[in-house]
Amino acid sequence: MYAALIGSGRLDALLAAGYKYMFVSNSDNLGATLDLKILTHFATTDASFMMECCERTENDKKGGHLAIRNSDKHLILRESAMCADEDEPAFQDITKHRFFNTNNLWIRLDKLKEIVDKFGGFIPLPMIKNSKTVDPKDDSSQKVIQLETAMGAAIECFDGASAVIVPRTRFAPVKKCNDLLLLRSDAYVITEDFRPVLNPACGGVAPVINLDSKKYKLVGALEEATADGVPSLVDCKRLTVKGVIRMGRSTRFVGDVSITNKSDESKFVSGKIENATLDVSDATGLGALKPTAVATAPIAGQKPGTSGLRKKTKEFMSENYLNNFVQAVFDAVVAGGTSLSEGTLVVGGDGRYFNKEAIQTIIKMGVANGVKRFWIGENGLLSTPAVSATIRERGPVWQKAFGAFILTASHNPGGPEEDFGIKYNTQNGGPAPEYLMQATYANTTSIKSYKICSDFPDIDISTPGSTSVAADDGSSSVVVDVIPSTESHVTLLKSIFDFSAIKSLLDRDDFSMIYDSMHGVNGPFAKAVFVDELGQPESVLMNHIPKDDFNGGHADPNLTYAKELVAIMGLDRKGQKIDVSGPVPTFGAAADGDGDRNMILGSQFFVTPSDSLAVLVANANCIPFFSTQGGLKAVARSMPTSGAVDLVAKDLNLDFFETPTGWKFFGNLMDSKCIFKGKDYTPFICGEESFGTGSDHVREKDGIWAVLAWLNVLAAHNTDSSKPLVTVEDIVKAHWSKYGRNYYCRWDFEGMDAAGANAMMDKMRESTAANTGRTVGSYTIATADDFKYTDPVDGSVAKKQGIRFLMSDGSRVIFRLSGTAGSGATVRMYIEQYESEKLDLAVSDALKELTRIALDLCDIKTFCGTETPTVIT
Ligand code: VG1
Ligand code: CO
Repeated sequence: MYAALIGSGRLDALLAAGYKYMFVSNSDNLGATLDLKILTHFATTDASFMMECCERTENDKKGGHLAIRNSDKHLILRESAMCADEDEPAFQDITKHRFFNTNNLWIRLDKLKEIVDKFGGFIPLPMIKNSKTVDPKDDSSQKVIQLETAMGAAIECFDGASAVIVPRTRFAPVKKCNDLLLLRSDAYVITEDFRPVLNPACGGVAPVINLDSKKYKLVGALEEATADGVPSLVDCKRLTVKGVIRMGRSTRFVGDVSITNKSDESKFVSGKIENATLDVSDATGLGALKPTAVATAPIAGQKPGTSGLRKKTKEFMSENYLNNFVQAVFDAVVAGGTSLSEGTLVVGGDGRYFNKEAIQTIIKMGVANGVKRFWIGENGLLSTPAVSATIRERGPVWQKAFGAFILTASHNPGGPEEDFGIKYNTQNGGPAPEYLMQATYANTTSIKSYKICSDFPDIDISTPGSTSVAADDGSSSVVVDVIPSTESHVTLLKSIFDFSAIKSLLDRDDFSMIYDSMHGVNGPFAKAVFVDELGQPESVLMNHIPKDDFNGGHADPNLTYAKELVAIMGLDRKGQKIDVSGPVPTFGAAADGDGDRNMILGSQFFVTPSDSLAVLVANANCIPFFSTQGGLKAVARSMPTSGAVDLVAKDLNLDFFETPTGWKFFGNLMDSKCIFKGKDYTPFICGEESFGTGSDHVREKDGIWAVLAWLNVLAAHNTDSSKPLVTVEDIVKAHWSKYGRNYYCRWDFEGMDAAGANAMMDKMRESTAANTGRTVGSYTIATADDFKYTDPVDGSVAKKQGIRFLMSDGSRVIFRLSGTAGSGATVRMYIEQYESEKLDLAVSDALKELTRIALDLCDIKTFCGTETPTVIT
């Protein structure tokens, strides 16, 4: 503290500002408030330094104490680490050394400055030597010596230092689990001015708590012991625990109690226990709820990407792979302040291979980590937006979900030879923020064991219902609810859109639609909405039965992979019209594996996701959710998404944001008011070029929402059924003629060598300055940079989010590496050119020159050996 005060210049600054007295205390001392009576005493006695001391009791015999040095009669502080072994009994004699230091210190800043100046810039403090281990949680780790100085020891440097005896209420430190248990119990009460003080019923003497120091060294152990509640200690004199026990709200210790548990399973101690010595070694244990810690070791490469952790299924199925990651998430979530035993954990996935087994593992690990209630999607199925809706909408307040595991690799293929994935969403329904994923990753690199209840029964997740599993000792129980997958989400969608207007549109003779769920999780949702709610025949559904390998397909809703639908809609993989023999549906849509993406097609017409976003923003008032809330307030797009929406935002005077790729960045903007207490940006629409669109109704992109949004917009443009149908193409073309057209495409180079792809990115990153101002073909590079985003809501900074070449005419070329590839590297190249007049060009023609320039700027041919993309969208 002194070094910081001096070194930072703060001491001089305080003196210059006229400060004379300083009060400091340990941050863990909850009794250390700024007491004006003590300050008055300090000021009137004119002491240079004053230490608050308490009378030592047996509880503090090991701590340091105050003494007088014979040589100069200065007060000095003696810490136990300074005491020779042979002097220990005398040192701990509380009748001889009656006072100990609370470390509540009052310091005259001018006197401190005098000492600092006298010693040439520092204050000479005695050194304390402590034996520790490098990892304090691990006794077997490298032994080290920790050198420290105590701030109270400065008392010996001050002429005219004094001490004052204060009541125990001034000293409520939380150093050991013993203290914390006491503080959390009814032996302490909170005063009206929010100070924790010893309960008067204790008669001025705190109960002496003696938990097994080996078992209760870390707070986590105490949390586990009191997961079912904190016991009553107000009538306790002394509690001694050997071994591990668990206590609950009903547990009451009275008088002198001593408990021993020699078994290695923690035993539950309940009810009133008065002046007793108990041996609970043979008591009934938790049974099915008994957790075991399974030893494991870090597995490399568990770093979450744009949207969770995605790897080959085989890798996920290898020993401990899933377990390590799940434990790392639980630990990060708990460290972030979430209690796993309050509320509910949602688990569901896109139905891919290994989904069901992973769910059973997560339940067993969840129970071992303290989760008391689970909501599991029927058959393990929950789309990504449905998880978000379930977290936000489902259940009474006391059951509200605190988070969710979503088992998905989204649009990546599934099956034993393909990809699996897992991501964690938090209480707001959105993807875990960056810091939580970083903490998770850090945990995966140091994990030593994971917790699991191996005896917890497998849950039948094939039908909705509730299973309750109780501990044998009656201490607690766990409820697993299998919930109807579509319930929360479909209810929410019905509150957003005008379903009856949509139904009238769908029922028109000149309207027909088809919705391709690509054998992903969207099928049951599409059925619930279009067949059950909107009364359409099942023939509007395509590939709506979820399959664990998506029927061998690539459940990515774009012109390349949704080729069956694209052909039905009369288009080729470039989005150009093809010759068709029969009638073409008026509206077509597709979803990805986890139901958060959408592709929108009109009859022989492809709507780029960037245009779709712009059109929905321009027409938001057709949708009750927005119109009834007074209209849209703000919009956002990811950086590589085209600027089409920017023009609408400007026109409609909406707040506008450009974020890095991935949905997690939108969440903060949507929560700016309700969580961060800032400006309100809702109602809010956002989207990405990668076929993701959504609003603040959930905190994920939402495929079926986008489809309904388009239908609602179409319905609003077709209120008179006697008039010819206004089509998707009509709406988009009218939009272009008003705003101009942002020609856009993305080239993906999948399966590239990671080293080559990284070298290519590095090269462009190094050359940003050199490239700025350069002329390339008929373009001038106005700015070349690496996109960096400062979150306007929480101030966090995301760097290296993509290399941008911003041309002077507003055209853009962007490069980034995918953060969702299960293996290898995927290079994404995004090309955009704005035209205000020429609205009917073929995309490839409009972007021809810029595409060539882009390939030259990155020189992918040299770095990755090819110029031919695997997918163009
Ligand atoms: C891709 C898309 C990105 C999207 C992400 C998750 O990420 O480009 O826009 O948010 O997938 O979508 P990347 O890092 O591979 O470019 V999903 O539907 O796969 O969860
Ligand atoms: Co997805």
